[in-house]
Amino acid sequence: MNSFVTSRGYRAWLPAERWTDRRRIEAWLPLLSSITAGITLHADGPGATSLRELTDGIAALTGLAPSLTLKAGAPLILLGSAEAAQQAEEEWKTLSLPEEGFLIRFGRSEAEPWAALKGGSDTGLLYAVFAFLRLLGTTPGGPPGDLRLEESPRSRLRMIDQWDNMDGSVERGYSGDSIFYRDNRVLLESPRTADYARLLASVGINAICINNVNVHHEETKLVTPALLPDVARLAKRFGRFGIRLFLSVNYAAPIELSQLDTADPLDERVQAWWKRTAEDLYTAIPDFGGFVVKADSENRPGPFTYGRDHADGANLLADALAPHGGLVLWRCFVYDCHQDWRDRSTDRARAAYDHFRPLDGRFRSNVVLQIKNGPMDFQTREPVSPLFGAMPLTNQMMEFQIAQEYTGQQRDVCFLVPQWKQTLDFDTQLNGPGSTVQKIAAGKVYPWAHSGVAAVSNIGSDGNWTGHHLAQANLFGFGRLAWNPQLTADAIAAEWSVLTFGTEGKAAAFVEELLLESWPVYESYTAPLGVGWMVQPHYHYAVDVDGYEYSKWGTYHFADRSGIGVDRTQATGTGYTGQYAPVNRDRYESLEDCPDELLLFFHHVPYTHLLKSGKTVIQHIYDSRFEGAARVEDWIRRWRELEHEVDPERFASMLERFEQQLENARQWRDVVNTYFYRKSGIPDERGRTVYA
Ligand code: GCV
Repeated sequence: MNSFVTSRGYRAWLPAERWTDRRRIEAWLPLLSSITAGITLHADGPGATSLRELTDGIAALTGLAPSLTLKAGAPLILLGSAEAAQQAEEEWKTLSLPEEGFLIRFGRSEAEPWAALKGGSDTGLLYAVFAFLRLLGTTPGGPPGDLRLEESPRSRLRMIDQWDNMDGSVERGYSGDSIFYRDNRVLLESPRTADYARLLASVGINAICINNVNVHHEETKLVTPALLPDVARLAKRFGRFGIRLFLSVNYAAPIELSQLDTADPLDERVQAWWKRTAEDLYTAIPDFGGFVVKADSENRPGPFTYGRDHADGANLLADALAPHGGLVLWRCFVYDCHQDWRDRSTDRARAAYDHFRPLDGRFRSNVVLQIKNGPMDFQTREPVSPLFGAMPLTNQMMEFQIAQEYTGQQRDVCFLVPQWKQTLDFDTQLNGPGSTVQKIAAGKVYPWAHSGVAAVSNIGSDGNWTGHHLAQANLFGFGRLAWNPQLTADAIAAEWSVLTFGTEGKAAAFVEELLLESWPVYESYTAPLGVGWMVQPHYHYAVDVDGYEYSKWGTYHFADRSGIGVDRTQATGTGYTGQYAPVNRDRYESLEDCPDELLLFFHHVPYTHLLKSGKTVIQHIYDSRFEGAARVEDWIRRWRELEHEVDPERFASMLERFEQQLENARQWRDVVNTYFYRKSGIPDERGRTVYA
């Protein structure tokens, strides 16, 4: 057996270990000893997967092997007392559920428990099974007496983007190598892609793009007949779990892969090339999802070379995919990455809006603009991108990053669900009050044909998938939020902690608490008050306050001896605030109303500026850096107390990561504090050690 399969954490939040409490197993026994299933028994379909996942999950937790009866009929699974469950089936004959939706009912008939699971489709049934297993894992006693759980996903597209390269590396990967590729080959023999598909489906993900948006030479060939059979096998593996496969494509592919000397979107030969490519793709993979495209961004090729714009570029690909039902997910991460730091008139934060907003109405109906959650680049704290919701006539989806590129790189704990929640709950006001990001992403604010959320994955070949065991919570949390953005961060943290660390013992409660405070703690020892960056260039983990200050990347904090921050106001700055709807624009424009946590993103202020907390900016910098590092010290002390509550492997691995985090936090604390003391000459009013 491969060593990763036995490593702690490989099953992540899925049923892994037998319950030690016999009474708990006995309480579930009457329900779990017999299953009647109505599914499409197509070996490659999610129906067969549902049944297998259910029986495997039950076996893992309880050791029971239920008797199985198969019957014709709707996607349905009945457990326990047969007659009672059949009654539910009878009641449900006329019930119609959304395709990916499900209904679960628990009941009792003369003290005999029963449960019935119905899906809007086989995929819906698969989601019901995973919801059932979550319930099993989080309920300490026996089956609930009476429960009705009806769910369907809010967003149509719930997607994961792999930044994997065919040489086996992962761009911004912090947990080993790629599980998809090695030595420029697709890894077909490894079980990991199927196990990954299971993890993703268990939280409702229904789409995956399997290669990096930076498409290099080898990956450009993924769309060619030579590699399509391999891609098709992966597509089948994911298809069993209801997940559609996408590829990132190279905009210059017609030049790199054929005799053409142009990739001009208006050139008929280029159009014919993409049409043929799409035909080949759909012959190999009939349910292929479509293309993800990074064009004219960070030196990638795109339509600008030919004097065309992003709508011309995206429509070229959209027209090729349209006859097959494919989508183009066109990224809006477009900005000048060769900026002169001396130039104060260009503001990177403005770029996506300035490029794309004027193109509203020009994109085909199968193009979806994929927009990063903030205007810069996955920083610890950013305002919501003003482009999201600002193009009523153009499909959009939001892009998050689960990989912790700027948020601790899976060495430091940073549970990002609270950050994503803030973004999803943000009221853009763009179509009147209540135009929240989550409603826009769910397609409820504009009548878009397609919308949703995507996120950059954080997994790799490490035995526990994510390097830090606690980084799994981000993958889990993204899926749960994509499914239902109304879930609270607390509920998600609690659910993941119990599923992963069990209902018995004290570990789950501690982990839940730690997760929930980890983003504020990470923020408190790194770049202050929304200013961002201050990381080592390219690498993006450790502190380097001026690392990006005199660079070409458009990422400046403008600290001088009297103050810090970027003036993005309309009155005196770059005018970025004007990209928001009036209510938000006015809040960010005003020094009094701008929230403290984003102050330096929007304003340049003196170190003596008084925050709403009553502290000066400089004192806030000192206090929060000391507090952040002290919190991490405290986590270590508390984790040590739990040594006998968790298995030795996870205990030691997490302790090691916490210790690295402490070292990192201390370094950030001392460098940032020293830097600002030297700039401002203002001492810490509490007289703590700052290195003059
Ligand atoms: C895949 C940031 C990252 C890059 C990434 C890029 C993107 O700049 O540092 O590694 O490239 O975002 O999202 O395209």
